[in-house]
Amino acid sequence: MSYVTSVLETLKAKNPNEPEFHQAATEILTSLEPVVARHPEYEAAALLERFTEPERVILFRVPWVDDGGKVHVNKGYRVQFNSAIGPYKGGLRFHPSVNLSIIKFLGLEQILKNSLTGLPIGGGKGGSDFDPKGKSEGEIMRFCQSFMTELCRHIGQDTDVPAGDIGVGGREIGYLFGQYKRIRDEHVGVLTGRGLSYGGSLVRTEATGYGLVYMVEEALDCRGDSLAGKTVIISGSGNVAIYACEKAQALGAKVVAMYDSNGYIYDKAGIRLDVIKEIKEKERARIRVYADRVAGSEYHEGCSGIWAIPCDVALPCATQNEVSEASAKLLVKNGVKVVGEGANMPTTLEGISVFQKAGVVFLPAKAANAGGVATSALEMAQSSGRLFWTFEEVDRKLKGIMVNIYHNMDNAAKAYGREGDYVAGANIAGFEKVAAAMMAQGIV
Ligand code: NDP
Ligand code: 2IT
Repeated sequence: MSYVTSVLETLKAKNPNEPEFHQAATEILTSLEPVVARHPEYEAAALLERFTEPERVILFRVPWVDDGGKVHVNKGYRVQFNSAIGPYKGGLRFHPSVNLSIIKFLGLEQILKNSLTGLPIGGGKGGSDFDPKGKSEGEIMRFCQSFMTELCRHIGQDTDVPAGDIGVGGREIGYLFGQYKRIRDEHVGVLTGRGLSYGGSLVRTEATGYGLVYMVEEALDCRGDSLAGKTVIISGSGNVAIYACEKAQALGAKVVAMYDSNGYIYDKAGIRLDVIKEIKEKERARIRVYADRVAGSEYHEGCSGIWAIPCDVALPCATQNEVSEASAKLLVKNGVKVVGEGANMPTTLEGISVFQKAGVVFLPAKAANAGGVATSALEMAQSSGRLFWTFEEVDRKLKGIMVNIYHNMDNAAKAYGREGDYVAGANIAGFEKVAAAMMAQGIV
């Protein structure tokens, strides 16, 4: 049995009932086979066993009181996965589906994503099974305060720097930061995605979506093509989806469909992003109202139908495993050329294989959505330097980072005889730096 196979089998046996964690570990470790074959010293140092075991897992109780006086208890998580190349860094997700398996898969992905940015950030992730939908402002604030009352003792600007993810945006970061500062009495860059009036960075809001589209454009450019005139579908209608849509449209693409967890809209004339922003950013309403406001558009109940819409470029930007094998086959049948993952692990292992066998340019999440965390690292740099860069300066750095990641993963794939396999390329390029840092730091 190979070293990789034996590590994976042990991981599954020691961490039962964690299917998402098994899925991410399988994808990553399988593509590292040729790397460990070149480095027998890794096995002797139990490098993969240490790489897949979080340095620390924090589980805590989050009690809060709703507007009616009823007491609720949620679970809080922070997985501090790997600090070899920098302080733990990664988002917080508030969604009823959150469990340890999901936070661990996200944390494992984050280690390699953060390494790919070229910036000094380790990997972590956290969150809660709290459901923000339908909660009042006061309930959201009290929940965030209770969550931070415990979390604040485990994080710090040089230790662990959380940020947003599903269900955690600018509003929640504000409440979390306010409570951290109140308890610890430190106005520091302990969270990223902060508002511009209290230490945030320009472009952080747009960064994940813009970064995704910068990478798609670079991949097309390297093939003598561009986004101009392309038909695009984007799943989700949250932070990542909205700014992916904005940049794709700015580069001349036509975005024809988006969704939320209830259903999708199809607008063959091209999505009106001002209407989406009004519905999602201002009103926090359901996407179905788009069809009431924009003549000629359609709303369809349920999500998976979106993948049956013919497109040149598909950008899954909602959640894990939203693109199944069957959806991937439909996209291929309808002629998709590029798939760029804005969400984390949105494509199943079977779906990835469908895209790769069909010769679709498949840009995996840990590379394609790294623009968000990269800009978080730029926010950390500005915080510690007491600086504030212009929009143009941050945007230029973000674009440079995305182009660089694309070429690093492309080169890594070529170096291991896997040209065009960006799943392998991203895993290998991300892992090489983390592995070198772990080997240099001894058995820790
Ligand atoms: P938001 O909370 O802003 O938006 C999430 C969107 O996805 C919403 O439209 C939501 O619909 C939809 N969604 C969530 N869960 C499901 C589900 N189970 N089924 C169908 N739709 C769903 O989150 P973000 O835009 O920040 O995050 C989206 C993805 O991007 C996540 O995978 C996240 O991990 C990843 N990501 C985010 C980064 C960031 O900087 N924010 C950085 C890198 C990756 P509804 O409102 O109905 O729930
Ligand atoms: O998945 C991710 O990379 C994020 N949610 C962003 C993390 C961050 O620290 O900005």
